Amino acid sequence: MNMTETLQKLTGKSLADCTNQEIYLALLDLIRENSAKKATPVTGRKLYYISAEFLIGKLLSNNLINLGLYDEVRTALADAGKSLSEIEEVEPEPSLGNGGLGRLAACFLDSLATLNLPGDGIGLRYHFGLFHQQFKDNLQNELPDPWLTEHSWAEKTDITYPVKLAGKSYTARLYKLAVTGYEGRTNTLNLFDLDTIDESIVEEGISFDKTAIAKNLTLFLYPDDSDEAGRLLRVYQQYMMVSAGAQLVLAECVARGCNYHDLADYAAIQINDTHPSMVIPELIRLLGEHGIKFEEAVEIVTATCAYTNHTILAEALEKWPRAYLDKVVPQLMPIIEKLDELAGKRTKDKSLAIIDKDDRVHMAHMDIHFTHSTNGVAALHTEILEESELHGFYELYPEKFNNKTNGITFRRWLLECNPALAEELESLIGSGFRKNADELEKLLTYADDENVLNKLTEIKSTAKKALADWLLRTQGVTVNPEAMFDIQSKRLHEYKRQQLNLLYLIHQYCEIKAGHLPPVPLVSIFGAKAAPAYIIAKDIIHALLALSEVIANDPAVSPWLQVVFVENYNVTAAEKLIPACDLSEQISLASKEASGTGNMKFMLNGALTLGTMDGANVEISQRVGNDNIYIFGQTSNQVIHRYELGDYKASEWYEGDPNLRRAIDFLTSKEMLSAGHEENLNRLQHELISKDWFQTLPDFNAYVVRKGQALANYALNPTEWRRRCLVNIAMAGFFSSDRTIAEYNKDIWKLGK
Ligand code: TH1
Repeated sequence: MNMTETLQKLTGKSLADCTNQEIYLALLDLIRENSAKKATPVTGRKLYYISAEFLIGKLLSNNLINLGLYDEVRTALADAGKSLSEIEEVEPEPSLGNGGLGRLAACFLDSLATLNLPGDGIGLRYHFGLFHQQFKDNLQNELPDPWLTEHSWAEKTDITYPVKLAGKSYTARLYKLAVTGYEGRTNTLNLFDLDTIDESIVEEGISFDKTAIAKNLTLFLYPDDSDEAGRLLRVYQQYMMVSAGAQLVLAECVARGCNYHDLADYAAIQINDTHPSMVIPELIRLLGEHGIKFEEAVEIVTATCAYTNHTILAEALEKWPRAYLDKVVPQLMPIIEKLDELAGKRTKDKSLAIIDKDDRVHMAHMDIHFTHSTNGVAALHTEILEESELHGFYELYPEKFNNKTNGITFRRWLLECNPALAEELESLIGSGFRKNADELEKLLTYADDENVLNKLTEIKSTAKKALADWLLRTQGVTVNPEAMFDIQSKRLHEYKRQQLNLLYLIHQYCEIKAGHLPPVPLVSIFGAKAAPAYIIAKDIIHALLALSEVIANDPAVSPWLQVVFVENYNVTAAEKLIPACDLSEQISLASKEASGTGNMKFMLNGALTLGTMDGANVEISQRVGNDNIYIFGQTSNQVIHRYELGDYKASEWYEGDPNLRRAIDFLTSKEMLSAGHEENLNRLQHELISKDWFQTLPDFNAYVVRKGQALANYALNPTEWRRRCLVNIAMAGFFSSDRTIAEYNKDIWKLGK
C-alpha cells in the first residue's frame, strides 16, 4: 500500500473529501502503529528521567520526521490538495513546561530514543499547561490553556498506584505517550493523573479552589505559589509524581528480575531540579516495605539516583517548611529526619544540613547528600556551583560533581522548524549531520563561498517573510521583512533583563527623534510570559507593549524602529521565530542564567548572538571565536564581586549617565502615559532607580555600544555578516542534545549494561 492508500484506509474515504481534523486523527493512528513497532525490550539499566515539566510542544511533525514518514505523508496530502502545515494547526500544543527546564527534558527524551537508549520520562498529566497569555489594554491576562482532547497523544492505561496525601488515599492513573527517536527506538513518557480532576472548578481566568485536592491536583502546571494554599498544592503535586513514579520504577524492575537489593543495576533515576527530590525518601520508604533496612536502602537509592541543578537563584532552590511536609507527607518526615541525622554525621557544617534551624527542608541538600552525582548545566554554571554556591558540598563530595552542558534536539530545532536550511546543508555536506551533529563543521569549507553565503541570505529572507506573514495572520501586525530582526524570546524574569533591551529601545527612540538615524531599520521582537504573581515582570511587559504603541504612532520613528510583542509565546511560536532571527538577545546578568538553550537554537539557525558572558554563551563564544559573537557587559566574577561588596547603588548610575537618565525618565513621559498606566510605569521606574537587583544599569552603555556595532556590521557588510552566521551554524554541533545525553550516559547512567 502506498501512503495515499494507507491514509484512505485509516480515514475510510478519499483524502480529498476529508477535513483537516479527520486527516489529523488518521495521522495519529498511523504514528501510533509505526511507533509501536519500534518499542524495544529493555536489558540492563534503564533511565527514568523524573521531571515536573516536559515541554514537548506539538508532536505531529516531530513524530513523522522521526519515523521517516514526513516526506511521504506531505506528498500524499499535497496530491489530494491538502497541506500538512494546515493540518498541524489542528493539533493543540501541550505546553507542559515553563521554559528551558521543561524543553530540555523534551529534547532529552528525543535524544535518548534517537541514540537507542532505554530511557523513559516520568511526570504529571496536567490538564492545562502553562497559561494562555492574552494582551488587553497593554497588560498580560492569563487564561487556561487546554490541550487534552478525546484523541490525545497520551493514552490511558489501566495501570494505577495508590498514593497517600495528607493521610488520605488517592489513585494515580498512568497515561503513556510514545516518544519516537529519529531512526531510533520508541520510548515512553509516563504521565500520572487522578480520575477525579474537575476542570469545571476553574473560575475566572486561571483561578480555582486550591484546597480541593481530588479535583485540582493535576489541573495546572505550576499553580501560583504566592499564597500558602498554592505552595502546598505544589508539594501535593510533587509527591504524587514521585510516589506513583517510584512505584512504577520498582514494578518495572521487578518484572525484569530485580530483587530490590540490586535496584541500581536495573534503574538510573535522574532528578530534574528539586521538584522530584522527594523520590529519595519515597524510594527508601517503599524499599522498607519490601523488607530492606534503612542503611541499605540509603545505599541503593544513592547508587540509583542522580541530581541536576538548573539554577543558583535562591527563590528557585526549594526549601519547604517542615510544617508543609508534616501535613502532606507525614510518612516521609521520619525518613527525612534520619537522612538529616546521617548527613550530620558526615559533616559538622550546619549550612549543609537538610533541615535548617528554621525548620525548613532543603531539597537540594538532600539531593546532593543522597545521590551519587550532582551536575550543573553549563561549564560556567558548574564552576559557580563548585566554587561558590555549593562550595561546602563540593569540598565534602568532590567526586560527585560534574558538568553536563545542555543541548537541543536538531530534529525539532533544525529539520522541523527550518527545512529549507536543513536541505541546503544536506546538499553541501551530506546528510550525516542529521545523526552526527559534529559534521556541521564541514560547512566551514564554504565560509568564503559567495554562492553559499547568498543562498543562506535567501533562506533567511524567506524565513523572515514567513514570520511576517504569520504575525500578520495571527496578530494583525505588519513588519518590514527588509529590517534587521532582533529577537529576545524566553521567560520574563528580571535576571534575563528584558528591561535592558527596553532601555535600549527607548534610547534608540530618543536618538531617532533627535535625527540620529540607525544604519538599518530594526524590528525588535519579544516573546515572553511572566509568572501571574510576578508584578515587576508584568510591568516590564506592560512597558514594552506601551512603547510599541508609542513608536507605531510616531511616523518619524516607525520606519526605523518597531517593537513587536508576540502574544502567547510557546514552542509553536518559537519554531516560527527562531529561523527568522538575525540577532539573538542573550543578555542575562552574568552568573544568573545557568545555561540557556534558546541561545543554541538561534545560533543553529544562523543568527548571531548579542550576549553576556553567562551560561552557555561562554561556550558558544569559545567555539565560534570572538569575531563571530557580540559579547558585552560585566563578567560573572565582577557581578559576584559587586554582590559581595553589597554597595551597588542603582541611583548613582542613573545620576551619572545622561543617556540612561533620559531612557529611565522616559518611562513616565507623557508619550508613555498616553499608552500605558501610571501605576505600572512608575513602579518599574522606581524599581530600576532604587533597586535594580540584576544590575541592568552598569551594563547599559556597553550594551548600547555593542548593539550599535551589530547593526552597523549587518547594514554595511552583509557578506561578512553572513559568513559569521555560517560559522555559527557550523560550530553548533556541540550543542546537540545527542552529545549531552551521550555524556550523561557515559559518566552517570551507563544504560543497557
Ligand atoms: C532553566 C535555567 O534558568 C536555564 O538557564 C537552563 O538553560 C534551563 O533551566 C535548562 O537547564 C530553569 N528553569 C527552571 C524552572 C523552574 C525552577 C528552576 C529552573 S532553572 C520552575
